[in-house]
Amino acid sequence: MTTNPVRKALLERTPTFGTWIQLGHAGIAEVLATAGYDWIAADCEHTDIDVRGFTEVARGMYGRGSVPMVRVRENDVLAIRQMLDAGARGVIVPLVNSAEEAGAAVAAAKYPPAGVRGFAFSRMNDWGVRFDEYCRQANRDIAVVVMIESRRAVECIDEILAVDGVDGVFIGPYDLSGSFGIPGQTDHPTVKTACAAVRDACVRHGKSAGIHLVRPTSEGIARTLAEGFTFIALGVDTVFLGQAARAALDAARKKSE
Ligand code: 3PY
Ligand code: MG
Repeated sequence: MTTNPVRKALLERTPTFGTWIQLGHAGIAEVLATAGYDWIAADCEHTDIDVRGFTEVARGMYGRGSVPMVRVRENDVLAIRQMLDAGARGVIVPLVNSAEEAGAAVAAAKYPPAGVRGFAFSRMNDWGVRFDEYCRQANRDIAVVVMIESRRAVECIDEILAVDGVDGVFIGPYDLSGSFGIPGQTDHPTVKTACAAVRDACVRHGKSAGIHLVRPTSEGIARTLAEGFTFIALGVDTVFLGQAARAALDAARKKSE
């Protein structure tokens, strides 16, 4: 069985709460991991976080309990392989629009014969010291989550979820709204209907549905859980920092008026 608690939760459809890193600094990972998130994903799709940056982030999480995950730059064999070698125990693959693309993401994350991941000494096997043990366990441990972010992906959600090795899906509400021509309107009924269709398909396939609550509120979290989403990203480091910084300054300005 898997030793990755996030993969286990994905397969059992039990809730986990993660968060999102856009600033590729080990200190950010230390702060967020210390806060107790189940998993933390570094976003390499929309930021300057590269392999070295992700390595730092993973080091910041080390020993603090959060499972290091990565939203890879793109659905690409090398982009996935390098992040797994650097310390990711799960990949979140953006813009997956078909079963074929989902299969490619799974193959990139798994060692042969299940996939095409290359073998090497790396940080993940303690530079070869735990090579055999890591190679034996990795295919069971690496979580693969594909992102549903387009109308096209919603239309073929059943085929995507039928792909062996897809442990769950993660809705990108912003891209999804954009694909319907209503960018940013993540609460629009069209987007909500699409999200519900994805969630229902996950229930049918016994896989986890995930979503990013970029600005989480307690009502939003309660609603998301009640809707049946279990793989939930709360916030973003930059949003947390900005909100807290503005709130303190606003309070100070008001007091000094
Ligand atoms: C989106 O909303 O498109 C995202 O990728 C959020 O993570
Ligand atoms: Mg997106």
